[in-house]
Amino acid sequence: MPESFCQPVYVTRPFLPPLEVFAERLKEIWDGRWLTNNGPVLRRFTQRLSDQFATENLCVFSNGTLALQIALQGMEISGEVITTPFTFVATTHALYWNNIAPVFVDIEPDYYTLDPAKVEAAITPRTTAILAVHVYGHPCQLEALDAIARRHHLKLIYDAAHAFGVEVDGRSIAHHGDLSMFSFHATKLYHSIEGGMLIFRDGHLKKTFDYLKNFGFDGEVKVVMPGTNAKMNEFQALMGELVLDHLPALIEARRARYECYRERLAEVPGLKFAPPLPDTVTYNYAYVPIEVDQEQCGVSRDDLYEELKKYNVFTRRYFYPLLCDFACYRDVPTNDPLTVSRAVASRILTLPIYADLPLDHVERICDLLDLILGRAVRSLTTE
Ligand code: T4K
Repeated sequence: MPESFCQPVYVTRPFLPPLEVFAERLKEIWDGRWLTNNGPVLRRFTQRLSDQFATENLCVFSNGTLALQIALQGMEISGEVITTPFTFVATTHALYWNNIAPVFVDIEPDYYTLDPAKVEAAITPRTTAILAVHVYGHPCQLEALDAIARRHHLKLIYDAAHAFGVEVDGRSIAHHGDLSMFSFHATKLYHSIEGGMLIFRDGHLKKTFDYLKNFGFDGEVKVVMPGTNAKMNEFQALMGELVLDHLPALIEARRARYECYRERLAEVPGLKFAPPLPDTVTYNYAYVPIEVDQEQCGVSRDDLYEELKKYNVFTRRYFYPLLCDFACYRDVPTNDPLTVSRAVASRILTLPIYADLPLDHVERICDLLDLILGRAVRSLTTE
């Protein structure tokens, strides 16, 4: 009989570098007494990211939400933007904070990213951009969205909060569209405690983004635009540098856990994984989303979520409710019935995954799923 975990197993846990290493490197910050405002550690960290992504068109921010808000502001996006309701609420909040009207359209059922046909159908004379999300690190339909954006002269912006480390055809996914935003939040596979990054095609935007994240200051006494404060501090930058050293190992460890879930749960009726990604994609194993079909499982997604808690397993229902069902966005008009989004949001459950989650914990979580879904009982009675 599977037992309850003694300690809570959360959907994720941040990776931390060895404490001695962090403490040793803190000396540099102590000695310099430079804590924030484009300090030396941030400058070095930014250069390292620029080298890694092979671009100077890159800016680092205090978090991903402000990075996205600044992106929309700096690109002067206005009117209507077509986006997905199946994402973290920050995606649409960034539009709201820029006085932009979100237009929600449906996702496709395999990888849960924007359905290009639905995007095209929602374009109006007020549409200025598409804000698509590589949800769970699954790449959007890049070519189809690119073709639509070109055909209709729209900006194509990617919320790539989940997609650090994802590559397509051997190149970072950051190089698609006009701009991509990455989140370095503690819950992400790669993090700097809190943090965010923009990578963009038009190099002229860099200066604007740098102004916007620092109150609009150009020097000491000149303010060139009404900016905000979205600066990354030195402690965040140091964490970012140290975690970057471990990135390949972190992704590899996640791969093993992800595949263990897939192998163990592949044959469970009523549990559905996304189809394997195309060979052209190098995935980052950011999340383990499964869909729970109540009819086949005999247990609803919500009951499964609650039952697992009793065994100290804290899964999450990312992304439920849909954004269009939150009070602040309920009145946003939409012509799209959002059929797929609604179905997926009612069935989705994200299972625990992080690099140092013991593999036997993954096995035990699968045992618990068997137990709750009645499979353990059934296999005992058939023996
Ligand atoms: N766009 C998308 C598509 C996003 O997913 C996000 C953020 C953004 C934009 C905005 O980027 P940021 O501004 O955040 O950079 C979490 C994260 O706070 C959020 O960053 C993330 N998406 C979202 C999907 O998940 P919560 O409210 O679910 O996190 P929380 O605090 O419940 O943490 C989840 C679990 O992680 C906890 O149960 C335990 C564990 N945990 C968490 C923290 C913070 C730890 O073990 N240690 C920790 O320090 O939003």
